[in-house]
Amino acid sequence: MERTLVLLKPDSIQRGLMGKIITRFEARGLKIVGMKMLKMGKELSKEHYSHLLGKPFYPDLEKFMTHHPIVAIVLEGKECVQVVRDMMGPTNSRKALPGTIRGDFSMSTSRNIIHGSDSTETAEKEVKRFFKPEELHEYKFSGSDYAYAPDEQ
Ligand code: IDP
Ligand code: MG
Repeated sequence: MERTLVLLKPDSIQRGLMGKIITRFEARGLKIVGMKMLKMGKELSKEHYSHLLGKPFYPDLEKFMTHHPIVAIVLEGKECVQVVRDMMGPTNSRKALPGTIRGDFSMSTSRNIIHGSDSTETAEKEVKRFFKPEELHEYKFSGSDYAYAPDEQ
């Protein structure tokens, strides 16, 4: 089953939105297979945001992401990488539709509440970047029995 990495960024924690966001994933029928609070180091930030290292906003992004705790979550479900991206909305929260996480909780491009892997290849790398194998849990989740038909592809 497909997995994706979500990070609840410092603004979601500081603004008391963690529970509201996690509730959305649970309500959608996604299975949480890993979850922890951590502080991102500068090296981890540089690796995670390597595609943005040369951008003028990178120093602010690194400072923001490394000065406060974040919550890392691994979600599992059919096509969950795209499902979660759709639930998040686009990077610029002001362009995000109501009903999306960014569209409901943010007005910003940089303080945009949440990270989600952008492809299945990225997701595999990002899950490994943030979680050791023993921090990911295989367990029977009865929600999955009702989220999909037994033979659903
Ligand atoms: P994504 O989070 O929607 O996948 P990315 O392009 O991967 O967007 O950028 C990662 C993060 O870098 C964004 O979520 C945001 O916090 C920050 N960021 C991206 N573009 C900008 C920008 O133009 N100005 C300020 N911050 C930005
Ligand atoms: Mg991204």
